[in-house]
Amino acid sequence: MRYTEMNPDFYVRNRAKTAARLAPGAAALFFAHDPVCVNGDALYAFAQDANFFYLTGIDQEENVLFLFPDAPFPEWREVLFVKRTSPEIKTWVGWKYTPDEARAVSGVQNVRHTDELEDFLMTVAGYVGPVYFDFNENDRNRAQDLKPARRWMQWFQQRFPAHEFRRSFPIVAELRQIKEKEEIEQIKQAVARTHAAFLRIAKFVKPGVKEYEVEAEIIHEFIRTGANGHAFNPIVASGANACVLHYDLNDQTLRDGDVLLTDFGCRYGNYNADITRCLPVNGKFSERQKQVYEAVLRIQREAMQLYKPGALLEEINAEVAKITTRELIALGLITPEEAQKNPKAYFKYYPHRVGHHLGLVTHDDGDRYRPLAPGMVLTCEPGIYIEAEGIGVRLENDVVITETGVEDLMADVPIEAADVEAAMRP
Ligand SMILES: [Mn+2]
Repeated sequence: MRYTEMNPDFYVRNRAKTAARLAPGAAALFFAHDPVCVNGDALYAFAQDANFFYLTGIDQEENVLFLFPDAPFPEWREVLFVKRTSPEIKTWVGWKYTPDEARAVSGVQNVRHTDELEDFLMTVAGYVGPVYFDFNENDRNRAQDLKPARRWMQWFQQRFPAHEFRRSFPIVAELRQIKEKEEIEQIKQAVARTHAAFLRIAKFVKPGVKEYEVEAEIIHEFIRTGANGHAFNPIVASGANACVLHYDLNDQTLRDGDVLLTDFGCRYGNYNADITRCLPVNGKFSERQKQVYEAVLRIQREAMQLYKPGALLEEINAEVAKITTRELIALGLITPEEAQKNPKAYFKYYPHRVGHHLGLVTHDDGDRYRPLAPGMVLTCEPGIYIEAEGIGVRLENDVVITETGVEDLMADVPIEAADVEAAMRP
């Protein structure tokens, strides 16, 4: 692997926590992602299933984890099935985990091959109570779910139609919301590379440069430091493009006098960082740009104070909407009367929420209505978008919830307008 792997002890603990939450006598199946075809025989770059990775540390396709904590035979309690390699795979693709390597990474003692899974399930099914299957239940996902779980659940139901099925996604997603020390270390690795990429683009941005050239600088920094790559399609949005929240065409030219909004993040060891910074294309914010920028910075600082154990994201969002309304009035964008009449008047200039959980997924899985608790990692990203003036400003830092408030993982990345300008000077 390009990245430093975590200790197998982490995955042993995650499986124990998951096993403890299964119904008595139950078994659970977790699947690595399948390869996904682009066209012909070309594949999308592989990215592991988050729950499977969280439970095994195995970063390859077509592997399966079987958990059966109350199994009558100890060797059935945890079984990892890895894809059997072949001389052909060795010639064309190269390395795949051997059972010994998979054992060392995951801490699962009983490692077999996926071509034995059907036979194994037929052997154990008669002793198993409910069977848990894992589907993507992220409430923002609208794309098709290609998980092998669907195929295997159908197979299982065909063969053993009287078994009861249950959902494991909420169990693992809840565990994943509270990050362990090791996970925060990986996120810090992603943050460090994201910081370095910001400093790199700060020196690179100037009038005449294409948005995609900035994108190329970012990926250069990530790949050369052993990261997976981008956490998500990076947003490199100059001028009014910044008012399109998930703009990622990145095909325009940076113009003198515009502000450039960059929202990107590094993915390291499958953990993500997510930053937004705004830069004046010519190296110096205009008076108006600075007014808007400093308004957003004040909102971020006040919003971060609201992140603490017990707080609800919905309450934080309601409070940030009020703070943003105050700043929009000060900027002359809405009047106090308008704000009085319509408490959602801010929405025209700030049409999103202030943050999301962050981890193995950028918009991380789990219950967004759960009170904040120590170990959760979230973004804090207020913004103001004024399409009529061609300015969009968002400022985003990643924070860990502590016993008393937050640790700002991006406290060292320039954010004051003057510090951003200083970072741009050759
Ligand atoms: Mn974000």
